[in-house]
Amino acid sequence: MKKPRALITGIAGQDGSYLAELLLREGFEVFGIERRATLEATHNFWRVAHIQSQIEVHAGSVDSFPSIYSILKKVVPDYCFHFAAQSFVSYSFEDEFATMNVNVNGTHYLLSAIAQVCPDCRLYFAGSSEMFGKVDSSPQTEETRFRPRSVYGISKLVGHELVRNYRESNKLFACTGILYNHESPRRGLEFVTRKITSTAAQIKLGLAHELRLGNIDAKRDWGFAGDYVEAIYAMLMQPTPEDFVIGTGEIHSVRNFLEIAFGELGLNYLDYIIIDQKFFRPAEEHLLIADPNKAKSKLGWRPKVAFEDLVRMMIRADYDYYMKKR
Ligand code: G4F
Repeated sequence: MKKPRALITGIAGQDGSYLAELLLREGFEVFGIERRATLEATHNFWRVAHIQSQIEVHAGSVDSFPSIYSILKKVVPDYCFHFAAQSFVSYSFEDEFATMNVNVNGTHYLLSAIAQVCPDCRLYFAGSSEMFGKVDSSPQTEETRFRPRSVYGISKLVGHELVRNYRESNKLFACTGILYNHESPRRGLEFVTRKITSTAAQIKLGLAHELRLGNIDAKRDWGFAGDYVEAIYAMLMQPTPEDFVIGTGEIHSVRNFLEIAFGELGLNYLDYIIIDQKFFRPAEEHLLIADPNKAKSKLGWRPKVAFEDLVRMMIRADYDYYMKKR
């Protein structure tokens, strides 16, 4: 029997790599799109190096319609998971236009190309809790009003509206996962959780001496990325396309994260932390916390890894990594 084909944009990223593993376990043929620059430097491929022989990665860019169109023509996927984006919120304050360009056009090009080339292909779009922005109620559900407070949030909201429009007007099976922060040892070093665990591990090993952060009283709903790709997969296996909020429903501060991460190594974060105005963001007073009840009841999804275990998993992985590298 022919295996189902899945195409993942941003396959070498955190979510792309966990999802690729899951799809291989489920018997899919897995294809990816990555920018040529990513493919050229082998270190960019570390998250999928262990499954590289089982996946087929095409060089391409989601901000080029011809590039997406020709890859879709070659692969003709049954499922497409769209993760490729400018996903660092801080950067969206520095370069609003690049963020809008890749996040909005990339999604639009993909939707349009799927509608033309393979209209039966099911599409997942990586939305974000940042779409909610300045919320007037917490926790947030699929019905909560969107009031994004960053260009990143706006770009994701436009993508979400494009997905809804193609679902309703073009009858595509397309849905948005409104995901809250999800972390893992594969998280990029620029995000606060991995910045903390990688620096704490280096401090413990004498490779670093301080950690510079912005607002450590900021709170987030943090879960494990490996759990979240299970929800993403389940969304596309539903009989009808629907959007889902995915998060734990619990919030913790950056300070909580620091305490556990440094504590795990027998250190006190207060001895190393330097608060640096450079890492503060404008407009961050809102409380983003998920109400994942729809995902629980319709997808049967629940986060499995608790917050403390996630922090420990990340700090252990970074400690082992820098220990070997030393
Ligand atoms: O780790 P962060 O950069 O993640 P953020 O901005 O919440 O965005 C992540 O989650 C979103 C929701 O899923 C995604 F849409 C998005 O693509 C990305 O994956 O920052 C987390 C918190 C913020 O409140 C920030 O102000 O940590 C605070 N923070 C304090 N000091 C810092 C720092 N964040 C970073 N990156 N670096 C700091 O030095």
